[in-house]
Amino acid sequence: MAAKILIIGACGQIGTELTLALREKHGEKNVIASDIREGNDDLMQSGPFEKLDATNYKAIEDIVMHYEVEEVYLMAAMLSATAEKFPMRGWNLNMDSLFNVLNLAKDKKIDKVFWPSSIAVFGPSTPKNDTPQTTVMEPTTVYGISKQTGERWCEYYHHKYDVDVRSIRYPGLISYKTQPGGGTTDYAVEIFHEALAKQAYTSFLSEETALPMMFMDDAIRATISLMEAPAETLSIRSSYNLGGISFTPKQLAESIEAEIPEFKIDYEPDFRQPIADSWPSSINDEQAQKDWGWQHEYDLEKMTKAMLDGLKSLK
Ligand code: AKB
Repeated sequence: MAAKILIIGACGQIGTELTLALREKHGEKNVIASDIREGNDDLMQSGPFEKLDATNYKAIEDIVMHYEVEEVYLMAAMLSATAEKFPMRGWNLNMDSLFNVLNLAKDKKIDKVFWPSSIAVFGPSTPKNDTPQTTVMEPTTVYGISKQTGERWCEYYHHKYDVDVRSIRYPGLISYKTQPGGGTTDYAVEIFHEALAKQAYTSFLSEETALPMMFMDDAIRATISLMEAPAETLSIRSSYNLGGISFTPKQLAESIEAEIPEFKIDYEPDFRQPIADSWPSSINDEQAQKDWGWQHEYDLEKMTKAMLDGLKSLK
């Protein structure tokens, strides 16, 4: 029988695509979407939806009991740029929601948890290129501190209470179906919308800022593969490094220019520049390859084409 799954934060950038992919795999009625706000038509019309505040333990527990949920994907979070503006709100949302779900698993009310971490767990003292799985981690953003702390708690709950929690350090995620909100890597999505609408884009990161990125299809595939991997193959219960593509705004603009020759970019770095400067440029994901067979499929060129074709198809 298919597992009953609850996605918390289902209407966000990752949550929307993850919900649709899981509904396709497990059957629509087995995947319950939940969020504090409603999502797009595809999501709302394709299966059950519950309005849910991720910081409310009792409300999550009620849904878990009502639907006999076995697996929870906790995708609700305040991202890096927004959390710098609202530090305590960011911290409270990111930590309270995680404890709610970990405690449900500790009390055996659910069997399995997915929780997203981020490249934001790294900081300026981390080796910048090919950043290893295990290394110096001194994050300088509220979001990064919350994700690093969350990783420690995930590992703790696994060892101490035998909680089956699995996690990925997502790089910047690029998708045409849903927009990100409040992240430092958001430029890499905005640029495609503006390239098609205006053939021009002003980047809020400088031209040489290289960051790890990934096309959403790869990220969804990674998430589902990790959740399906046999527990005994997983050596990491904090969070797995996940590499994808690494590029600068200039390289991304060149790749778009190959498809839209009149496209122009200029640069006006803002408060997000120091956040980006504190993060790695590229990530080593050998451990994910070894433990659960991870391989990304989209390079810069393939991702650019998929983004432009995808956005055009939505018009
Ligand atoms: C952000 O920019 O905050 C996120 C992330 C890298 O976790 N996309």
